[in-house]
Amino acid sequence: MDLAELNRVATAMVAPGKGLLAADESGGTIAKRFAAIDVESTETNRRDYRELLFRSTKAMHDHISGVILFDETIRQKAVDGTPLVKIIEQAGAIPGIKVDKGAKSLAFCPGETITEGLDGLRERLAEYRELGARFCKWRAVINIGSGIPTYDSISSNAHALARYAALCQEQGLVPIVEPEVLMDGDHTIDRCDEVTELVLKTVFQALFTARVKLEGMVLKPNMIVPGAKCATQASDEDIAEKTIRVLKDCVPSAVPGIAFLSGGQADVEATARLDAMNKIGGFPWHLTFSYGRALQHAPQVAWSGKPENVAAAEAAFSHRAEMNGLATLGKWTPDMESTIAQRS
Ligand code: 5MM
Repeated sequence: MDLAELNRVATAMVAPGKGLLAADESGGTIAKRFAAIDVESTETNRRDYRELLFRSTKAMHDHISGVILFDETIRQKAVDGTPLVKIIEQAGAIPGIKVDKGAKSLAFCPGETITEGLDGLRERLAEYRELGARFCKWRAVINIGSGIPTYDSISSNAHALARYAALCQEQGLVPIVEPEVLMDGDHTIDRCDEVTELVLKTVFQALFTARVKLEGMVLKPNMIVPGAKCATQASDEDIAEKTIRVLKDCVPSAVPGIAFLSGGQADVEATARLDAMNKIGGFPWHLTFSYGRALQHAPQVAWSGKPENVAAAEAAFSHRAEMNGLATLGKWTPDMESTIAQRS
């Protein structure tokens, strides 16, 4: 393991003004996203859609530091035969890969999951490195509800994340460590705060035990938000302040950067909250985005599976990427949503 190289890649992933595109939807998830825009989830349609994103020169070159791919995509070629990984590299972005095999029911813990995929992981990582990946992602899912999360779910998922992260570093790949506390449900922002703090502390304890080098990883957490069905919602400033407080309490300063997931927040909300955190400042890590839905919803709707809509979809993607790039610098304002869109 070359720690200096891992740190170089991790630092590039969270470079100021840039962030990550999470395009690693598994088969079921991409089918759901395509169904919403009335597009059939065939291998060709998935390729055409993702090629469109990766060829969006302005977004990719100026605002996207890296792309998280799914197994199918890292092996796919564009219409002209160029591997999609090459297109990402030519845009100056780093290819990455989701390596978990999904969240499965956790025995004796109804309503909770454990993320699987450790068996054979060392060999799969070596292959992904050959295919061009320089970083990986593993997502653990923590549910809030009546009597949950249990400590079994938190500690089992933390343990799996740590074993995954250690294997990645051993193979020369930067691990994105993603413990996602879901925003599904009617819980308050304080409950999300309390659960996220326990989850992050447990994850960092497990990473320490597994001898993971913090300088060579990126954390991908949720923001501290109320449940989507909670009667009392919170301001962007409140969310930003609470999220920074929890992160300062839990995340050592050796971690180069934190790239948030959007988790079901509306796209402009996810931008506004990232911007609010960066306006507060005063923390040791770079705070950026690793958004799936919040970057892709607009281009998906604009594209809707029609070749004649490719330019509009590229423009929609570039706009969201630019808005989030500005948010990583604390330089976004709501009026830019319309003024910059018109300019483009
Ligand atoms: C892109 O979405 C990923 C999808 O994963 P599955 O198909 O395995 O469920 C997901 O892991 C994603 O990377 C993160 O949750 C961030 O995406 P959002 O949409 O929450 O920003």
